[in-house]
Amino acid sequence: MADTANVEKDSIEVLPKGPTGAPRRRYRVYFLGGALLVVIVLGLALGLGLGLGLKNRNFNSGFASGSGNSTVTYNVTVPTADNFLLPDIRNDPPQVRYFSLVVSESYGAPDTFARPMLVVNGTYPGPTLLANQNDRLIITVYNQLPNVSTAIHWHGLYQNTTPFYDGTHGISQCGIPPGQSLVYNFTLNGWTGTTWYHSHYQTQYTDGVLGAIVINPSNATVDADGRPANNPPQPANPVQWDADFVVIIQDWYHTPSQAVLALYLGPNGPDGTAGDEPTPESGTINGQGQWYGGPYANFALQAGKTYRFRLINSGSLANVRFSIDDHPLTIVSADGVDTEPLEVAGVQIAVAQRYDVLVHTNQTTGGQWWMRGTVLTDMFTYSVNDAQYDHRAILSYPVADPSSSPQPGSADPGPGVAGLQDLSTTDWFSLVPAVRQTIPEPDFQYPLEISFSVYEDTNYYGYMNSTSWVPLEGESTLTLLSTSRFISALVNGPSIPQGQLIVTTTSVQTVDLLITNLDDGDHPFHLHGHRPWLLAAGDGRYAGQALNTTDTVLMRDTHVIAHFGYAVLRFVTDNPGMWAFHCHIAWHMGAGLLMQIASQPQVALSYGMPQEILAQCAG
Ligand SMILES: [Cu+2]
Repeated sequence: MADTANVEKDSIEVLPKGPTGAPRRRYRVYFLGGALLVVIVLGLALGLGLGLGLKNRNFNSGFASGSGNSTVTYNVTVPTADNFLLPDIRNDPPQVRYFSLVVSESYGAPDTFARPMLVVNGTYPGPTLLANQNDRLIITVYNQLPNVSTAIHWHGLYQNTTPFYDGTHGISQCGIPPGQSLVYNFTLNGWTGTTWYHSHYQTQYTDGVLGAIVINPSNATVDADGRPANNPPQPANPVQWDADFVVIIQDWYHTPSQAVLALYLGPNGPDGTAGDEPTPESGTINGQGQWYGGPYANFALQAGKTYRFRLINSGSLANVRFSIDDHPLTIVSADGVDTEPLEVAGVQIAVAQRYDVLVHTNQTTGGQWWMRGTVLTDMFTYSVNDAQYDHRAILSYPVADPSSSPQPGSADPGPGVAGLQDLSTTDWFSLVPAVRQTIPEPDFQYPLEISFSVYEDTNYYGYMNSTSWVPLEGESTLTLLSTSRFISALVNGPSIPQGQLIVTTTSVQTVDLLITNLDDGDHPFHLHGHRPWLLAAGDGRYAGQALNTTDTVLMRDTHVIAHFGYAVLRFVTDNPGMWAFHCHIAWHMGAGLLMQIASQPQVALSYGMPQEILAQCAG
């Protein structure tokens, strides 16, 4: 979005040098490749739509199956039911759980529109990773993409003592090259709840590289390694439920993401106006949408039960709204943090946020109800033709597989309970944590401004205090800790070694980020490795407005910073590592809206670095 009033274009001097010492022209290269790609992809989509089949089509612009001689087929499937209706493993003993995730290109039509996709294990969404608090996760990620690296991030997980397994390209690793694999091996460190994994390499997750993660609390006294268990405090009156569902809701684009990003960064934007975010065409619920007809996912329930729906917005721009006709929702968790129950009509979820809601199957008439996953248009700056944002699934009881369905197009009757409202994405103080904590006083405060502007290369970038992030290639900030020149630059406070804006604390400190958003769009900001509190938010610049430091303030890993507004985030740097702090809108991160927190870099260095990650940095 085009707000340039407060940005000095000349102050941008931080683009890192490429291998030859010349300034990178990464985005310009993307744009040219992307324009070519748009043409190819449109051709492909048309070909599929007309049922022509395409042979011998060779792509070479990043997204491509170069295999030739293959007839295009629809390969992407919806994962099996137990990826959404979770088996109850809560009483399993602590154990090592092994997962295998294969990232590959495929073709799919999740909302009925056929397009090339990037997927995990051939399904969209990818498989759900289900574990208990004291388990160890050993996850082998295979990169079967033909000519681009990948990296998988476990959103929100702390990675305490294993920051090198955070899965963030350019920060915790260099990326898994094509044809190679990486074993991510970590414990949960007291993190429980609902989250997700996704590619943190370029914009790959927008094309489908994502899936759910659910971590149950545990009563075990030892962990999978035989060490004393690390069980976070649980609510005094824990909520009860009968079964768990994962519900992944997101916006969906009909063009591969690198082409979309190139249009966004280009001088004319996707619609003729620089800085207008790309408007998605569609959406999905658990991998299925109804852009042009199409089937509905069916949630077969039993009457008289309480279900826990674990809602994840895995999208790239849009807020989404979840509701169920004639059924109120009771929110019990936000980003994995237990909350005091809050009954709502619907819940509006920003990109990367999660909510767990309880639903009681207490209706006695009907038999089928719409579950609605609506892509909200409030973030869009222009409209696109043939868009469809009304996506649904069916919730049925007491008959699991009813012969009739609720009528398509029927108006939303609401939750069936008078007076209930939605939780919006900027209702910052409506949810109260179920386990109260005293919030510590800050050790230091760092003012931060978010803005966007056109750079001298005519492209459009996002800035955090006048730096626009470009990921390192062939190295990462975590691997650079072993070089004295880099780590010696990481003194307490901000620094910009090798073009990377980093705020450092060399000991455990409490940090306030005093954030002013000069842009006309909202930004869901995510801090890796930590769960910040949001102590204040409102209109205009931050200029010393009062902070709410009572124990009713919720900590969560993704907070919305409102347009032309301010927010104060507080966190404790008790997790050594290099951690991204970035807007989770895929286009904004692609435009450079990312900085890093160095928590105790000397301690992070002492953890060492897996040899295979170093080898992958070397190429
Ligand atoms: Cu943003």
